[in-house]
Amino acid sequence: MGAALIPAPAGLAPDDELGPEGYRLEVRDGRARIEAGGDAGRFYAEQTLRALSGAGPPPDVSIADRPRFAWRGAMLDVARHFFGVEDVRRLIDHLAAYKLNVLHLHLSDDQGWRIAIDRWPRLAEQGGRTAVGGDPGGFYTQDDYRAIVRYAGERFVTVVPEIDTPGHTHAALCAHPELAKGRRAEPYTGVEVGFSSLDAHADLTYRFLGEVFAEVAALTPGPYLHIGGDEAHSTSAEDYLAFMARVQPLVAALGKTLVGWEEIASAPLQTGSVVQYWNTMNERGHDLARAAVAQGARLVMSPADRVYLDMKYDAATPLGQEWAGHVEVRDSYDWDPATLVDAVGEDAILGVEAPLWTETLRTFGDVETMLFPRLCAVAEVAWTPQERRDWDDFRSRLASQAPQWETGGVAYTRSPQVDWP
Ligand code: TNX
Repeated sequence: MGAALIPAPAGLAPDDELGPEGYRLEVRDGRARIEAGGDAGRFYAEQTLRALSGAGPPPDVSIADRPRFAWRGAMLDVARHFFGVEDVRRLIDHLAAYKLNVLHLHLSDDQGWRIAIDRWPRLAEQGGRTAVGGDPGGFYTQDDYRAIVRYAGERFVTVVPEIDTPGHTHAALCAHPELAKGRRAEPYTGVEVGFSSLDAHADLTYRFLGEVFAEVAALTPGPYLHIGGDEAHSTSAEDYLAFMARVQPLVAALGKTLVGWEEIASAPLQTGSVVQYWNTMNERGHDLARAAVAQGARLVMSPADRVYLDMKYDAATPLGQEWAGHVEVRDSYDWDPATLVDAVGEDAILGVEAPLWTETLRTFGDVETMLFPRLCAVAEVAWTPQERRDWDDFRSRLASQAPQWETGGVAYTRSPQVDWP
């Protein structure tokens, strides 16, 4: 079992199950033979072969590989700054190259609404105009979003759409003041969080969300719908519970599995929900992760001090934030999802995801400097069994990625932790 980077160490015994994403790859004298448990496994074998080949013919190898976790993701915040279809395609290419299989799109926030909703057209028309710092906004038409989903699907990447609720909703409240009891507000282009809330007691809130979710769900072939739920500092604890009780059936009625940030675990959850752990600043995150597991939810691990790729690498990193500390390559690599939170073991963990918030990131080049090389570390955390992971081995394989980034025009950060060629 595996590695997302080359050369993938052979780990599976000959009679181990490959599973739907596993593969065997034999190369002898430049000729490759692939055996796979399914189409995804075949695709991953091809990615490994491509990585092995580099400029010349592939070396002789014998690889048996299978991912540790089912959810191996990255999130792009297209709300604080907007990134168009071409950028998202390029991101999907990066995910596929490192055998990641989830693209979480943070489609709405206080600063912008990024997907056209036919029944609520002002969301995108007005709410799509703004971005942090007065930068240009934008939004995906439904055809754009379909194109993203299709491109992702061809690369075995599941798109997880997030409509953040009940907080992080200023752009929606501005575009449709009826959601805010008629109160009109100015668009927001700052970077504060926690000041907006949907009305947890208004029937209109749930008609709105039911209709928005229905359109998003219909456009999304994957099983998940992410409702956010984070940092609802302007929603009282009581209102938050009322909101969660009414919003969950809307998602269930669409046949989707609900995903939310860890805060949703403060409410009773429908079984089978997915909870995304993130807060490493205090014990609250751990408590919420345990509360999620106690309710039978599965966890996606996104510890901010490990995999928040909007954090600066070190004090010299020109972009990014620092509230969770600096996140160097080794921080992203050297941790075990299954021992991070007491009483939250391997069985409770669906996978790992690296969020990329974009308050400070304006271009796709900016995005890439934060992704690379840390995304590769995240890919190995998600793919490779703990006992086969080794920082020294990883950092030398990581160095060998640089030439292909240079050739492909991929921006990356030359972390001093790696001996770059
Ligand atoms: C926290 S962590 C947020 C986002 C910000 C991010 C900036 C979480 C679920 N929410 O709203 O963009 O910090 O690092």
